[in-house]
Amino acid sequence: NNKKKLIAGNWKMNGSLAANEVLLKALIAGLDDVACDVAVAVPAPYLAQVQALTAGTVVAVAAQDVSRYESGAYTGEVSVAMLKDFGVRYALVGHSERRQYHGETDVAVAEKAQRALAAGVTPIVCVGETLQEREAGQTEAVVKRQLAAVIHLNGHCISEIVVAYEPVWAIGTGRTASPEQAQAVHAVLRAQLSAASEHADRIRLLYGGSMNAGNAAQLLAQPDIDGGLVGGASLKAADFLQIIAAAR
Ligand code: G2H
Repeated sequence: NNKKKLIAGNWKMNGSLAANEVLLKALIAGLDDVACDVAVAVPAPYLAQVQALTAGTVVAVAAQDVSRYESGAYTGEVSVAMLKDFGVRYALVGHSERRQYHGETDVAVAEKAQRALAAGVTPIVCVGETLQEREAGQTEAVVKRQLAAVIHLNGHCISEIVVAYEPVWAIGTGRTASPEQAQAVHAVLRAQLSAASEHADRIRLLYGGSMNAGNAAQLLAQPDIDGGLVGGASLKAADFLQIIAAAR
């Protein structure tokens, strides 16, 4: 696996002007001989600040969500054109917290990915099963259904997406999928992508769910794990730097 890996931090609903500055300055100061792509997905109000602080560095700006609509009467939504105004390169779509707490359907997620792709913003499409689904033996069916919606709507553009596998039971819980568990699902996703696109081997498949400085290297050593989507550990510069250093 010689793809350049991607390590994306997901700050979720955390941060402040003061805290972001401290975090980013420590992160940028600690970056050395970086072998992977690096991004931080930040709350929308801080996009301008983060764009300014990361300018001229290897750290790319990501959004945590994007509207499925182009513009207009959608109170509270942020359009992909607005994201582009702030230099955004990636947008998470369909994070499990959006699916769980904001009722995002597979179709809505696919439309968001389409919106992002059309504007040249790389969607990081998140898929993953709940604990109940895993225990019922439905893991494969669930992630395939979630990814199929995106493949169906986005057709040949599919090779431009990034996919993040995030088992819901491992998110923010301190429980991590074992490298073997994660690899098994990544192999399923890779096969599904390969059937849809002849360029599937260049699609990066990230693992997310309590990835940290201690477990990153083993996860990233798996043949179909091409990076990480890192929540809690991306809020500590030292930890995030160790994960970045493990991605080579
Ligand atoms: C999963 C992940 C980042 P954490 O949501 O998206 O968060 O690493 O805190 O489990």
